[in-house]
Amino acid sequence: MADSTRDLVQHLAEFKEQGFTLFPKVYDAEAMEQWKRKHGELQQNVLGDPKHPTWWFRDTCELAPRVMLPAVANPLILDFAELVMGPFVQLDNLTLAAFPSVPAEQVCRKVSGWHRDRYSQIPRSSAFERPLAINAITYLQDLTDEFGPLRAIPGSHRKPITIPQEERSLPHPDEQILHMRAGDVIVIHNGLLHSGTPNTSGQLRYFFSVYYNLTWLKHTDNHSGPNVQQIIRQARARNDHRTLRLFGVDDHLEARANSGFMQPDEERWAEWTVADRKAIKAEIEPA
Ligand SMILES: O=C(O)CCC(=O)C(=O)O
Repeated sequence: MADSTRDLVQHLAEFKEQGFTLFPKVYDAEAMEQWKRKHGELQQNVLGDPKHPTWWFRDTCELAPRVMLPAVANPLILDFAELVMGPFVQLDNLTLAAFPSVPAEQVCRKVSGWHRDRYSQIPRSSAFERPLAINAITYLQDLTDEFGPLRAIPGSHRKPITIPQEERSLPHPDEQILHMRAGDVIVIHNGLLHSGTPNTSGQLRYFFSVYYNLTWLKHTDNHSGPNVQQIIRQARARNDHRTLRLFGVDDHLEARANSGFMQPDEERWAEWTVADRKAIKAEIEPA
């Protein structure tokens, strides 16, 4: 569960201001080892030329539901996501990737590539706007200089900053370099300019990204497979709307996305969140 409501409110203020907020030590070594092992297994299952392995996996909740669902449905991150986006949070994609190391002498660019994330746009004003999507990123190792820290331009989700092609792999004067620790989760607004840094550690650099968007958008991952459909059936049996929404089933969409908007959004969202919690059927105690 959330560390405390007050903490989440502080995270929200920070997120609105700088476009990201960091939740330290969300995942332990065991969870991260499982994900690394899973990456290796997925890689071995891919057909094709072993000299050109696949490093980037999507649809991972379908491919490995037991180890992935706890991260997708992490209550702390979802509580926060609902404060940011309202109770309209869907899994767009869960990406588990590994970036191979490159020899330091071959690295000609310090920055992997500045970008905003999927479903973004160049900010139109300096006001904070609810994002269409947020990215909850965890690295499965400490991001030392050798592993390649994350870079972000604080406030760029509220500024129409653009970067010319020839400068997209260069450090930016306003960048903040984030040496995240293994297991931390950073939640970023999809309008935030950010970039990775090339990995010269001699080891794999693991990247784990739970990308959420609003339930009325399309989703990148396929939620029609048997494992995700089973998660949906179980959530339906519990009347658990938050979990249903994660996989594209939003029974309240018509009422809530067409509510008339005559009351502050945050107030309305909080009421709906309480209603969703109350609607969950109590677990049946084993006899
Ligand atoms: O490599 C990283 O640290 C960031 C990757 C990233 O920003 C992305 O895939 O959107």
